[in-house]
Amino acid sequence: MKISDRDVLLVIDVQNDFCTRGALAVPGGEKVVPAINRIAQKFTNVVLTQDWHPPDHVSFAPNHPGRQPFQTIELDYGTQVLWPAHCVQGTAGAEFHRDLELTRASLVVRKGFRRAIDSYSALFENDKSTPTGLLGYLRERELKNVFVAGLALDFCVRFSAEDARKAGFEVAVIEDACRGIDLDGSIAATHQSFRQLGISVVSLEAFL
Ligand code: VGL
Ligand code: ZN
Repeated sequence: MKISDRDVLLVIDVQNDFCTRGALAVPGGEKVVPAINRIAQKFTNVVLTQDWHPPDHVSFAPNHPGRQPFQTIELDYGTQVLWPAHCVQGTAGAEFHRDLELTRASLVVRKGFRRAIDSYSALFENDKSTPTGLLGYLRERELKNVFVAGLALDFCVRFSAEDARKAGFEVAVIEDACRGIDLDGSIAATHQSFRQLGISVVSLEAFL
């Protein structure tokens, strides 16, 4: 695959808390790091996202007495999974994995910083309407094709890919540069949604 100046690599949430021994560890999360470093070299445009929550964030189970992680609650904007506290602003868990090559990134988008709204997607928060600003960036930079990698496949990668596709971009998810959580069949649901929306799933090999 030949990469053009209209292509952007969107690297989702490759942070310590999503890696082994992290607060919300995604199985094999750190395995995406060498894969992402290899493909990032091929892109002229790289954008990173960083999950970035205040300690009193609504998505944290410990902030809801009597609730356990991975249960769901109903909020104004719909169903919200309760997570272990993770990616708290300014903590080591919120930092990017130390081996992630950051030098090529032209933008870091922080998301989930509002106490009362979670944000899986890099484009819109979970209310589906509050923008992160990334959509404006992609449009102003005249980027057309969004390649997505990172963590977690079935949450932040999924919602980012879906929102980019719905906004009119060509979207490809680089499957072996992602790892998933798999909560109640969420990985299967992710693949089904990608097929329905016309989001391609590609492998690392296609870039090397
Ligand atoms: C994520 C759950 C909560 C993710 C972030 O990066 O996929 N998942 N916060
Ligand atoms: Zn989060």
